[in-house]
Amino acid sequence: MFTTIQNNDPQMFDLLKAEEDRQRDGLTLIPSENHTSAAVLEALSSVLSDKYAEGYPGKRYYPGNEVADKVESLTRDRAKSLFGVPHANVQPYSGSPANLAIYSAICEPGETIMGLNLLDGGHLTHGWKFSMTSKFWKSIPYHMTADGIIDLDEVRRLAQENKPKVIVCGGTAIPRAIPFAEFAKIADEVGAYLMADISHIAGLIAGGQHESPVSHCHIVMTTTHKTLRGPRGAMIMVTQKGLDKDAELADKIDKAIIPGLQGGPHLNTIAGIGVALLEAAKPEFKDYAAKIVANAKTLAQELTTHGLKLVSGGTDNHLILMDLTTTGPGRGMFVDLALDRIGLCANRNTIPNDPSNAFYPSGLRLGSPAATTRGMGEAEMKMIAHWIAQVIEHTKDFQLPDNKEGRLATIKQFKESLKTDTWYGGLRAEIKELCNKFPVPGIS
Ligand code: DSN
Repeated sequence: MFTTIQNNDPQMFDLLKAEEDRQRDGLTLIPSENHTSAAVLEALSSVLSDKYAEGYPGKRYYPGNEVADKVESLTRDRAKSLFGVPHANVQPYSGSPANLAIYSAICEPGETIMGLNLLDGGHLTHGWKFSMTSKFWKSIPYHMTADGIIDLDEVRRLAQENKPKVIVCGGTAIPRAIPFAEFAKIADEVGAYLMADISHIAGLIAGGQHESPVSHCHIVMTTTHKTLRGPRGAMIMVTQKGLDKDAELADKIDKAIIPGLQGGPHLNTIAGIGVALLEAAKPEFKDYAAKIVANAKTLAQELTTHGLKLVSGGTDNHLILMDLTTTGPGRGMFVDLALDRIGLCANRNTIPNDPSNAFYPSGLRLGSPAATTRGMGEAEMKMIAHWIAQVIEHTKDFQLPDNKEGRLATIKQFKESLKTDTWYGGLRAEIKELCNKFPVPGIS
């Protein structure tokens, strides 16, 4: 691979190879990442990347789109069939513009949106105070309980008080099943649109491991690169319930994407999404989704056995949120950097009621989708839990000072220790050896 780049741009070639090495010799435990198939990567690097196709199939603003029309229609049809919806838009560049398009399709500026607070596991575009979504619209965030469960009593109270135009359910750090039916009851009581952001769990829904939101929600948005295992992109789907509420909803969504927010669609990505959707419709994908959940549960159980604390006590899906406060507040960064040093890539994250802050959060977010794609199972999950427990124990003397000077000095000292402490080398070698037994699909 990369032979032409190797000749034409050796500097870029070296970087691409270095990233392949990083992915092959280490393990992605970030729950929102995955490894696409070689077929998806081929679609991404196809000549469709060169074509402009503003508009929609059959109604483009550029000529030469006979093939593009077929590619986009095929991908749309696959999305509709896989998720059982009457309408799908496969053009959003990613989840953030997709969510913006949805709000602009159904809300006037200044109207109210309700989503899960970012620090409790929501997304920036669910109305976080520094996101444009809370500048253009009035944002009323809801929260998790201290046990890490969505506080539906609060959702109902806030919905009744604020009469939002749309309620968003879904997020980025929710280890438990999303109660779509309960959300639908609340949204229906106040006449709000219910929008499910299933970016994290789309592959689990397609694979039958999580309830589908389709009968409960009016609009469903998903990115395509997480558990769904496609390229980076997004889709907006309108359900029959959505069309029953507003017969023009699909048209409004399409117009919000173009001309509202985007220009030419990325046809190579759309082709890649189509390839991934075909893969996700196969029986093997059901097995894959089941293994993602089984692996996450094993990993969660083993971490607990090692005496570690998990938000909500475990997981129903692909994601685990560790509460590191048992070794001190604000320790997420130390653990994430130390794990990266040994080749395990998991990310620091806030936990509900975090005693620290978003820059120095007290949690660690872990996920099983990428490891499961590589074929890892129960035995490997147990090894991973053991390594994580060792790293948490080894780094526990590094505590986050309250003052800025102290913090910077401690972080500097910690980063230095990652280079000089020979203890990490042994674990790094063990992890590389394990990873090399489980190839990454797109890396030959
Ligand atoms: N940033 C993504 C995640 O990691 O969950 C969500 O967009």
